Formats: sequence, structure tokens, C-alpha cells
Amino acid sequence: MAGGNTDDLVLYCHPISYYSRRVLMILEEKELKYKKVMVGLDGQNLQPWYLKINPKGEIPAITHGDRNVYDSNAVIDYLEESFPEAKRLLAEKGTIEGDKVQRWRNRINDIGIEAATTGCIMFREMYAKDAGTPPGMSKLITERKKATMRLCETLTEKFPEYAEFYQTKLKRFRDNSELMNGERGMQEVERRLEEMDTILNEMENQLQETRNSFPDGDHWFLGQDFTAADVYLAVLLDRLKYLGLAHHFRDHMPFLTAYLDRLNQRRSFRLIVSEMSRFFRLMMFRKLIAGVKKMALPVAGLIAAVAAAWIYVYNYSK
Ligand SMILES: N[C@@H](CCC(=O)N[C@@H](CS)C(=O)NCC(=O)O)C(=O)O
Repeated sequence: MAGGNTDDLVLYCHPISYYSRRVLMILEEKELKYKKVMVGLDGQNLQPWYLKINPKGEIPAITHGDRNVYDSNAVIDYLEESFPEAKRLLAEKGTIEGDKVQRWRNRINDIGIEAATTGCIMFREMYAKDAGTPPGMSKLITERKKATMRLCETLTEKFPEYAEFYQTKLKRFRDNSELMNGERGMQEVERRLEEMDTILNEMENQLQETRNSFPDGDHWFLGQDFTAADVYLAVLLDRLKYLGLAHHFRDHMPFLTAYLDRLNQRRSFRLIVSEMSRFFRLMMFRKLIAGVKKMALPVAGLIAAVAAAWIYVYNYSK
């Protein structure tokens, strides 16, 4: 354990959540001791017990003793301040390096990752043919959205003290579903992808600049040290790969391409990648079991019908 009292540090997260993965990677880079609690995005994040931790009902969040901190950016700042003996990932505030890390964190936050994610899953054929997400995700997401909207209605009645929160969430879900529909949805995705391309270009230039400053040695995004800006970039690039959007940088942006390959050297990166793959495998397995269960009754019926027919024919042929 590196610095500070981490005995009561708890991370509330989900293996496929973009923002959770940032915090997870930071905790691993800092080698802090923590407990992980998985919060299902199928509505666990909307339950009153979780709203007491994060009143926005979003993941990630952390609890540390009697403190609750939410929003990945705020959590990362908190971890840096609270465990000064652990590895530094933000560089000193007010220094050139510190300001640079902050500027890149903000710039990466400018990417409309939610719209790109939903859009590429919903319009997979258009934008993301080589996606690593399991097939059937768009159906799953649509069903899950409907279920979450129904849940918001149920929870409004069950917990009137949170009624305003649930109705605001419901409105946001409805607005998003409307926005991500048909022609208008595709235009929105395209607009977000164009904005993202601009930022990817800026990052490619930054990597080239860093490379020029360290022509002989290993370097990361902004220099020889691996910083929080690297974590934001790593999570972004891995998400693009999974969405089938790697062609937005792979091959024609050689610095970003090489950077993504080099990330595999880091244990923290391998961990977030393997957690997500494990989750997808589990999801596929559950789907398979559900399919088998569904098939079990008709198959049993068919066997019974064949057996009955055989007994009938056998008896009458005597
Ligand atoms: N700005 C927040 C965004 C968190 C966020 O949007 N998390 C998503 C999962 S990646 C979530 O909880 N979505 C569920 C919802 O909004 O109800 C952060 O940086 O932590």
C-alpha cells in the first residue's frame, strides 16, 4: 500500500463504464488498496442506497470513511490530494506540467463519448462494423433503456422523496432516445465523430512533439512520466477500439497507433481490458443459458410428441 489510510476506500463501479475505468486505472497506477463494489447499470445506480452515495445516480463514486466523492474527475483529484505518498499522476498545480495535464484532461472530456458509444452500437452497420462489442448489443441497449424508464416510474411511486430525481432522469432518457433515432440520430453521431477526429489529430501532434523531446528514451503522452492524461487517453483509445472506431486513428496516425500498442506494457491497462472482456463473456454465457432454458420446454414437448406418436403407431401396427 502506498501512503494514506486506504482501509476504508471503496470504489463503486462497473467494468464497462467509461468513467469507472478511469478511476480504476488511477487506483491501480497509484497502487492504493481499495474495495470494489459493482453497481449494475440496469437500475442499481438509481436505488436510494446508491443515491445517498452519489445523488446524480451515476458511476463511478467512492466512499472514504465518511466522505462520498463522485464524478471521475473529482474522484481523481481527491485521490491525488488524499494520498500524497502514492505515485503522483497530476503533477503540481500551477506548474507547466500540471497545467498541461489539466488541459488535456479537459480536452478529452470534450469528446462526446456517450453519443459516440450509443450511436455506434445503435448504428453499428454504418460506423462500427469491426466492433468488439458482442452482437445483439443494440437490442439489449434498447430493451435496457425501456426497462430503466419503467423502473424510474416505479421508483417515483415507491420513493416519493426522490420523485424529482427520477422524473429528471426519465426526461433525460426520453430526450436521448429521441435524439438517437433515425436520420437525426445519425447526424448527431457524425457530428460527434467529426469533433472527435479533430481532438485525435491534436493528440497525434502532441505525441509527436513529446517524441521529439525524448528521441532516445521511452515516453508517454506528455513526457517520461505516466500521468492522469495518459489514463484518460488510454480509456478513450480502448473504448474506440471496442466500438469499432479504431480506424479513426489506426494506421494513418502512427503515434497514436504505437501508443495504444505500448499501453499493453502497463498492468493497470491490462486489468481494465481483461475486466471488460470478462464481463462481455459472462454476458454472452448468460444469454446462451437463457436461450437453452427457452428451448428446453419446446424440445421436451417435441420428444413427448414423438414418443406418443411412436407408441400409437406401434400399438396399431400389431
Ligand atoms: N461526469 C461523470 C459521468 C459519469 C457517467 O455518466 N457515468 C455513466 C456510466 S459510464 C452512468 O452512470 N450512467 C447512468 C446514468 O446516467 O443514469 C463522471 O465523470 O464520472
